[in-house]
Amino acid sequence: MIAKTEEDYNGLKEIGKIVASIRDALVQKVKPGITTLELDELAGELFEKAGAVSAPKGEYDFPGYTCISVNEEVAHGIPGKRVIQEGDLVNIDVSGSKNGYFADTGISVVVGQGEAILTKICNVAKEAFEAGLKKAKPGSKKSGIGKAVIQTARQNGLTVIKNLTGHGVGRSIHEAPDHVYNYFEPWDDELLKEGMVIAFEPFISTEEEEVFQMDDGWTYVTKKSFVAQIEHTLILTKNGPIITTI
Ligand code: M3C
Ligand code: CO
Ligand code: CO
Repeated sequence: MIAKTEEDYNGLKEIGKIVASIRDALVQKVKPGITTLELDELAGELFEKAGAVSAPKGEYDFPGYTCISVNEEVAHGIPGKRVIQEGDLVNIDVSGSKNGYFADTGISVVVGQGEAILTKICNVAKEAFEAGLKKAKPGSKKSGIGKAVIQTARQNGLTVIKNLTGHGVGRSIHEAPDHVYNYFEPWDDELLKEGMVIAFEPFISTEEEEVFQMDDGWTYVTKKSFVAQIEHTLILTKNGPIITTI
């Protein structure tokens, strides 16, 4: 969407704060021994308390309030019996709506002491996010964001997942612009606009550049790589992006 009115800005900020607080509550609870279902149940209670609705459930009938992806799972992981272990790489992606406004956020974390490469991809995802954020200006080409993401990944000896992208958000969970690429896409000549609302989500990978969908019809996995994501919802303005999900 293009945010125009004060009502738009307030509605986007309200749901942004809600999904951010649910994300942070789940990150606090990610400890060895807890199941991904237990984490998701907490998210369900927090959505209810906030008078908000989970986007995966409400929009896509996803079997969970949040997407929780562990190790080889990259995104759209279904909460269930899986028990979190020390050293796991866990991605928590929380998206939802309230009063017709949507927000989307996610983060990858390492549980306790993990392998150094896992911490590295989480940090590079943050660095790539910061680099892309600087290019998220009305009037600039959308492709500048992806260019900054892949440059950051390559400088660190890493790459990106090319078939998962950011997207427009605001009045629904996935809307125009359909793709905010995480690599330089020269055919993408779309310009960013004042008030444009996007979910920017770099996926930084150790090796592979593609994810595959599992037979459950949801979970995206890699064969042999680890992937870290960070995602925030942004409103683009001439004075710089407003991150609604901080
Ligand atoms: N929030 C998710 C979508 C959840 S709906 C099942 C997203 O938009 O960030 C991703 N899209 C693709 C991978 S993660
Ligand atoms: Co998301
Ligand atoms: Co998203």
